[in-house]
Amino acid sequence: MEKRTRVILALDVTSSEEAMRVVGAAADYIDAVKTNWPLTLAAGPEIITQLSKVKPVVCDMKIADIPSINRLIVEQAMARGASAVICHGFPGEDSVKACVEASKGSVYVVTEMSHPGGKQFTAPIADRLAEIARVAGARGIVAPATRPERIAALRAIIGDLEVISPGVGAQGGKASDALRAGADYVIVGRTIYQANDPREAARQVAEEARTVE
Ligand code: OMP
Repeated sequence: MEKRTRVILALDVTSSEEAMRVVGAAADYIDAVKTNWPLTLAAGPEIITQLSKVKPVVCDMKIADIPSINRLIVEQAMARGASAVICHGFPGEDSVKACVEASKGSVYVVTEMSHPGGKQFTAPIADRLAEIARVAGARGIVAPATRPERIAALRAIIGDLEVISPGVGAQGGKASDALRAGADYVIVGRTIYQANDPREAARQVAEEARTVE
């Protein structure tokens, strides 16, 4: 995916019509689309293929199983046109490696989660999760825009792997803070797809992102 606007649209809408409407409106101001369970369950996995014709798709199933099952999930996502997948790191290095192999390296590993509960279990082990991402050969990590100081700390562990960062807008984080702390991309959902004018909302996030080197 080309690093242009540095915005990834989290498309957590629940119909294919709405998904295609929002992505069409925001297309000029996003680099990729992230699909999660709500849209996949509502619209069926073929929505991944449909969206992949418009923008690269990061398929976020937050994969967290044993290696053989992780491999099967990733193969299905890639076969439908996903450019990358998101997995959890807590099932262990072998489970992450299975995702890395099946996606040819296009995996982001969740570290510290962005919501308040993310502090409970993910924060204390986030550094180790980032280390697993690095050792397993992942493309990058997911790190919280709600705690930019944690992006900077995790960035120090992973070197030049990519950081994609959710928690902007509806969860209280600021795109420019996350990017300044070391994120490569921000992930933005409700702020764009719930806006009266998703194109304008996406434009504003992209404009803010542009202010950061
Ligand atoms: P908004 O809060 O509506 O912008 O959506 C955030 C998106 O990022 C959702 O699709 C979440 O599943 C995802 N996300 C988080 O919010 N926090 C995390 O720690 C990790 C993710 C993720 O892996 O994408």
